[in-house]
Amino acid sequence: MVTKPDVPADDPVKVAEFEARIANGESIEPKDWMPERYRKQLIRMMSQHAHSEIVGMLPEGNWITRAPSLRRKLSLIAKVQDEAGHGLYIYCGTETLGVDRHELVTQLLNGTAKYSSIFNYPTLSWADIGVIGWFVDGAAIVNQTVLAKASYGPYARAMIRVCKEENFHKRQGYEICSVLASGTPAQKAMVQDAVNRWWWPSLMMFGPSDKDSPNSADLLRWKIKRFSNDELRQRFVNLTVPQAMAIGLTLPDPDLRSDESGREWSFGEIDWTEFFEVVAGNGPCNKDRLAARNAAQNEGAWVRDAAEAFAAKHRERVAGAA
Ligand code: FAQ
Repeated sequence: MVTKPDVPADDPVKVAEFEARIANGESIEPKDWMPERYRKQLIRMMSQHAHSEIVGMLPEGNWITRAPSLRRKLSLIAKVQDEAGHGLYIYCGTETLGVDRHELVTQLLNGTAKYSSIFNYPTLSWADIGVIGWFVDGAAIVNQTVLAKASYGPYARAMIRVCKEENFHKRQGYEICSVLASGTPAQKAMVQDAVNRWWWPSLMMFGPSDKDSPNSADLLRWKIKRFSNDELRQRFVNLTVPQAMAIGLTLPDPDLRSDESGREWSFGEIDWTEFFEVVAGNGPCNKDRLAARNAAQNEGAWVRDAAEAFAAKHRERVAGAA
């Protein structure tokens, strides 16, 4: 793994004490001393995570008006609302590191912040909503269950609640897929097509392979991450292949093979050129996603203005009464 030495060195004695706490399994809390690089890595990772939850509402939100029944509509609305809550919750967690949420949101809106590559793909059919729940929330659970043991307390605690909700989302998505997979030939074809389109981008969610992951060395040393990108990707593949088989769907990889135990699946080469293109802003929907977030920001200006005017009046009243 390569590292990025772009933050000034901290007092070595304090660093040694800090690392002893980490080695001891202690939780680091907002007011505790921490190396500047630890703080910066957390702000980077947590803000990207929060942005992902917020942008992640868009592909699914696109299907709320077209969900095929009232039951499906209600559960999709609830899911999208949950993702908004996760985003706000993680922005709060990031603020405990001394950064202003407005600064982070501005970076998202002006295109200088990253968010998960997966949300730059289009949702073409109802089956995509099932597959997002199954694959995307499924991948998020594999990643975030481990983050629930991260060394930074506010992030770890946020992940406990987030994972509980993601579990509902995954079950809901898998149920949509299983119903379609046992439906008419057209429904089965629709869900198979969605699986074919989302499989590889879902594997990319776990980030670049370990040898190309510049942040992993820091994150693993400080127990923010507990497993590498490739280890978690493998875990996701091992969990998901049997789930696909159970509902009669195939995964679009001719190189998928299990070992003798039947539990460990090797898989084909990921198209890393596609991944890096999407991360660089050139995926199928990057421009649409940023345009949608900017439109929401602009359309909400009157609400912020009204809240600000109300707060100013309240301050005046309080000052007048004093
Ligand atoms: N997309 O050195 P690494 C969800 C960037 S939430 C875009 O390996 P790291 C819920 C990375 O930032 C999904 N960029 O980085 C939901 C870095 O760039 P930088 C989000 C990516 O941090 C479900 C560079 O590449 N989950 O799905 C991606 O060690 C349904 C080098 O990478 C989280 O954020 C990517 N896929 O590992 C919502 C979980 N991968 O900053 C709605 C927390 C890497 O140096 C609907 N985050 N990059 O310029 C993590 O676990 C880690 O940050 C990783 C990346 C694993 C994502």
